[in-house]
Amino acid sequence: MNERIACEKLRGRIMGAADAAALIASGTTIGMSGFTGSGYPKAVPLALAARIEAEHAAGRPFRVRVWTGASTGPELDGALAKAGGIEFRLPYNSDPIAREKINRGEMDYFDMHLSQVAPMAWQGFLGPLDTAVVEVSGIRADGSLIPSSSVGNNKTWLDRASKVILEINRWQNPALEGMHDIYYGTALPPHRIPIPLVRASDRIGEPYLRCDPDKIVAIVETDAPDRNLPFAAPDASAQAIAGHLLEFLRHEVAVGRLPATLLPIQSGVGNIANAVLGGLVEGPFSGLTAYTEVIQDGMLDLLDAGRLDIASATAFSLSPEAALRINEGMARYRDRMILRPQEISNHPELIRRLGCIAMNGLIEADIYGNVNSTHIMGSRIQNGIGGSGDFARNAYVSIFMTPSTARGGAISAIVPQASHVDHITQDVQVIVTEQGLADLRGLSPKQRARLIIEKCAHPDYRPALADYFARALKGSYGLQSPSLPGEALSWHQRFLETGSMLERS
Ligand code: 0RQ
Repeated sequence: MNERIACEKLRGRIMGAADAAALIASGTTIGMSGFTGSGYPKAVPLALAARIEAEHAAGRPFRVRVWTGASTGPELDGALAKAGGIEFRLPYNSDPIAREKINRGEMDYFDMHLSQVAPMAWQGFLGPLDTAVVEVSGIRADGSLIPSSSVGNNKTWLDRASKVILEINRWQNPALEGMHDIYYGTALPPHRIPIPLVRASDRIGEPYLRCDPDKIVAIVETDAPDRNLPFAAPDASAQAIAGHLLEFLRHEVAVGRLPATLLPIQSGVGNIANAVLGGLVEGPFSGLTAYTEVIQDGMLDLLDAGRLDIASATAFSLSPEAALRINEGMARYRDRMILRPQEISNHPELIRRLGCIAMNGLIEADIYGNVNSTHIMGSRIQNGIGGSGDFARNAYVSIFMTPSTARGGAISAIVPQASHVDHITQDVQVIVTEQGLADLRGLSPKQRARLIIEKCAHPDYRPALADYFARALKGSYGLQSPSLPGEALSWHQRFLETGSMLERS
């Protein structure tokens, strides 16, 4: 393992995970590495969870505040949440145990735009950062760090934290070295300057993370895989959505609104996003680029098929099989992938300049195209807004996709009024379901409503939506965005009372 720690003077700080976890005090804030199941620390959080359980068993309260890049793995969020050890969490979570704690009111959660985490940490009002716990794949002789399979907010955590604990994970392929591009040119106003990135393939920083060696209090050696869930094989619904989307992209190229190589693709998380990437493998496009947040299985397929020239992101989000595939062929992929800090991968200035094609999932959309990405029935958090807002507002074209129903048809994804809004109508230009695609660009609210009901709603719900809209046109206080406030959320209420949004006859 020592070959992974080329800096002689740091070798003396190697210790076990329990000893490292003992350096973390209750009530403090920890900045952890990790982004969608990649590059998160795997030993220290587990040891910390064991320590918290022991403290609780002895009747002593022990909780910490946890900041990360985005979601992590069960050894981090799952273990710490299970131990009842997280008091506050930001900026994104998809762990089921942590989700349950948040929804039971036992954990505070600040759900934020991923591009804003680092600038907000620098602005200072998130409070001080006591400890950074960061997985890396090696330490160079000069003390600089070779990043791991995600970059996330690591640069900021290493800069801001008073002390640093590193995990050196031997599982990570040494050929990762050179893939990263860490940009150190960001600053707070009034000192901000333009970020010099004009193509997805541009490298504007350095391949290594800087870290003051005097802040490093512990180095823990690990040999553990990143953990992500496997993707489901695309079902008929996902394939239909991918089909509508490819047809739309073909049409945009044909009418000259997109170049034949498209514009840089951003693809959200989940099975549908992955199915769309699978569709692009078959489709007519090549010379593609991706400027996105995560590199998922479908991106590897596009690279292997010679369709995609470059994928720029902040992390891998791969199924276990694809993680093995990339780990084995890392040297082959390295020149066509760039991992950057998330404040750069998700930067509004860059997304707007590059003209990204944003494709994200949703929980529900209303007939005017307001999108709820986060809260089931308006109050129960699913994951968080993640990077979807960074991309949706600034994209060249902002696309949202979903099956038209959820829970076996008991819920319509198209509703009279969204029970919570993450993306306002101005940030939602295209909605796609397996039923069809609604191109909402340039349309007024009433035109949008007619199109969404006709193209996107499931036939079981279409008549009731059309009926609501017709009555709203007669009974609404104003006719710009007709609504019947007393009735608008009755579908959600019906679901909560009967378990289905379908009207019983
Ligand atoms: O619940 O698991 O309890 O059955 O919501 O739904 O169908 O698995 O959806 O994986 O495509 O995710 C919006 C959550 C969609 C995702 C969301 C229930 C459904 C299920 C999940 P169960 P599916 P997907 C950049 C982009 C925000 C972050 C983002 C997301 C669960 O896309 O988190 O975009 N987006 N990041 O049953 C009630 C409805 C429902 C519903 C689904 N209408 N009403 N429940 N569900 N629709 C990447 C990053 O930021 C990292």
